[in-house]
Amino acid sequence: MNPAVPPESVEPDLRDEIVARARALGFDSCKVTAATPPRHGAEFRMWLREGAAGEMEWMGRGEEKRSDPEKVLPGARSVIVVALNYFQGEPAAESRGKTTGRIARYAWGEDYHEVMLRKLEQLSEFLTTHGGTQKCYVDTGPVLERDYAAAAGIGWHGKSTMLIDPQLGTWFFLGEILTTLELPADAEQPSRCGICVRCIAACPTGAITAPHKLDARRCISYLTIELKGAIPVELRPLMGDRIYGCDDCLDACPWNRFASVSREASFASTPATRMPLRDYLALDDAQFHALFRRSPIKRIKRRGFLRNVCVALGNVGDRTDLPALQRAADDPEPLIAEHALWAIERIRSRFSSESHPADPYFESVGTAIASYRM
Ligand code: B12
Ligand code: SF4
Ligand code: SF4
Repeated sequence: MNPAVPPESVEPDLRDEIVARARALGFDSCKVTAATPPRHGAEFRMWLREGAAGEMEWMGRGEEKRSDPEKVLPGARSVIVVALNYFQGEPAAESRGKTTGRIARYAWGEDYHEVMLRKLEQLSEFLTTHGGTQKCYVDTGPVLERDYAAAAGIGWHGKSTMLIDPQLGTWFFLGEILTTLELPADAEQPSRCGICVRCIAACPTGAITAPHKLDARRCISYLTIELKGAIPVELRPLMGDRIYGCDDCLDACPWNRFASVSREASFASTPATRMPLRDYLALDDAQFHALFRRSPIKRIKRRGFLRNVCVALGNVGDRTDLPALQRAADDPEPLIAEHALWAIERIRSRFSSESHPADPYFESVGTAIASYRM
């Protein structure tokens, strides 16, 4: 029972109807908690003070609202939290060649923000007919989503900071409806991480600095999606072939052994996410937008995406990638040009011992790097 709500004011039948409608809309889980300040507001503020949000200054701008749902929706009484599975199974071996980069599973298909908000708005309309006023959020709102999801009993806070559901594992999105309606709260789940620390050990950059603590500045998801400028040179080699997001601390989680494929067809992977790395470098602005029109990848724009592709090619590419990288080194966008030159130099140093000293690829690349640095 929600302690903030007097027993006579809750609507148990309405709650059951909401859950049934959420399931009919395709959500895998739907639970309720009180619209009280989030339990880990103090940890969140500390995280901001430590600078762990990096350049995500929008996280700081939302500090007050994220600490109090009353500031987001005056009169808010309950938070309805939904989870939507996006797991697509393992990628087919033949779909990932040596030269294909890795894209985090959440971005294989359509943009989840749009898919989920459409469903949440329908649920919200139903609540309006019961006298509620609502606000719907998926990811981008000023809400500490994992805190409300944990309080509602959707799952528990994993040491990776991921919320874990015992059936879905880590592979689900969260969404919330803040409502002025008073609804009975669900029970929390106990943590089931135990002594496991696999996620912390699996992180390639050491971004999980302690259980439940993530330094975004080192996280490959942040570096490839949120960071707008140059990727710190010392972190580039650690990124491997990841070109959008990272799933290593999720893949490592033993609770994913129960994960089943999502019922949501729009999350199925598209061919655009399985192209050979060097082919992405040939995309102009219009082609990039056409290719990723419905994908979350569109938000980092061509300059961010090609920056990431250059880093991945620097890490896993070979001599045959050099002509494409050389063209990218002449790109009018300086961010792409700089990362392309870094990649060329890295491939060059990796293969120089094997190649002929008069190799025309390396001679022309050497000239390009020298002129860029002048
Ligand atoms: C900013 C952000 C990021 C940043 C920072 C991530 C981070 N851990 O803070 C970056 C860009 C790195 C990122 C990466 C990813 N993200 Co993100 N991100 C967000 C966003 C917008 C805010 C998160 C936030 O408030 N961070 C602030 C810190 C302090 O909070 P936190 O790390 O989440 O910690 C919480 C708990 O750990 C807990 N806590 C804090 N201290 C302690 C101590 C103890 C003892 C305990 C028990 C708990 C606890 O309180 C915090 C608040 O709830 C949310 C959406 C939202 N509006 O909430 C999505 C969200 C968290 N991201 C999501 C996803 C899918 C990802 C990625 C998997 C994407 C990918 N594959 O690349 C990765 C996962 C990386 C990871 N291990 O977290 C999902 C997670 C769903 C889930 N099942 O948990 C969310 C909820 C978006 C959504 N609507 O589905 N993300
Ligand atoms: S998403 Fe990748 S880089 Fe970020 S914390 Fe998890 S394993 Fe580390
Ligand atoms: S890998 Fe282990 S410690 Fe990390 S979230 Fe999963 S169960 Fe918890």
